[in-house]
Amino acid sequence: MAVLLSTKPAVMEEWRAALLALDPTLDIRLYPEVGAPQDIEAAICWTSHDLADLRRYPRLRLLISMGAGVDHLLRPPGPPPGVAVARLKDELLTTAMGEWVLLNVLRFHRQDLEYRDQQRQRIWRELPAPETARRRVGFLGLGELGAHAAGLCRSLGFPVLGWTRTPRSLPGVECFHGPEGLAAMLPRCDILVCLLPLTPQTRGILNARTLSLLPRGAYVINGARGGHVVDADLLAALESGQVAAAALDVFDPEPLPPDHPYWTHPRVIVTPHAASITIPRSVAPQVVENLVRLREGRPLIHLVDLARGY
Ligand code: OXD
Repeated sequence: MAVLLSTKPAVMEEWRAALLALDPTLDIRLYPEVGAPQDIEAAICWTSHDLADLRRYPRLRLLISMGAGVDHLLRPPGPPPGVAVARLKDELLTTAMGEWVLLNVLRFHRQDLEYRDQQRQRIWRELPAPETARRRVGFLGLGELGAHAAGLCRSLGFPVLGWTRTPRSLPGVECFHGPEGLAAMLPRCDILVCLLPLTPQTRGILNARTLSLLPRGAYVINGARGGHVVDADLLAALESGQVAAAALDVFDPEPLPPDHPYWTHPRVIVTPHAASITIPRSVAPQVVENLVRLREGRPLIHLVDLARGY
């Protein structure tokens, strides 16, 4: 069984080595050197892979994302019919995202942007003392990543709220769901964190209407996908002071174009899709597990519900 591997050239070899370390019999073909298309039965792909190319492999049965997200594999034209899609669930990915969220929640909560600004101007001035128990942190998405980050905020004493598409309950988190739930939660979020999967339903969820429902001067943190944000609406909300600042790790498109206003905006923190980077050595066991299951005709793990989109 041959496996196609397609990702950034810089990490291709690291991926191959991590997989071969667990199963030296794997026949891994580094895209675009795929050999005979009919050999390929599984493909491990990151965002740049052209989905039309996947139609060249008549025996392809499994497509594995190289991250927690799978939107890059479901965008039109989607995976070839009959091909299963699996995502990664990895403790290191979850931990890293939790750290990035916490970094930015604390940055905003502790007025770090303001103090950096004061330092640049040599201004010695105390700002009003921040109170953890009064800073409400709302999460859009309580999946693997959202639930973990929400728990971290909770453990520090922030009141935590969470919104999901369908009802969900999580200890210590005030949960909301559906469109009415979203409208009810947003006015109560001093800091809003987006960790949703990107689907047709969640695309553009951070827009003029939803941002206007936040309390004035709220903060926005997006570690999910750039497609969740309507950039012009967020920039307008920053301009008007409706949103006090934003931390953004993801953009549409990526890389963020050099002339994009986010780069130089004094109230926007930009990181280059680096909040939670997949470490091949850490995820290789579950990838190999799925390849072995595929070979043996056993049920696959971490499968994505294609109709739901995550
Ligand atoms: C992921 C990501 O999907 O890094 O894991 O964005």
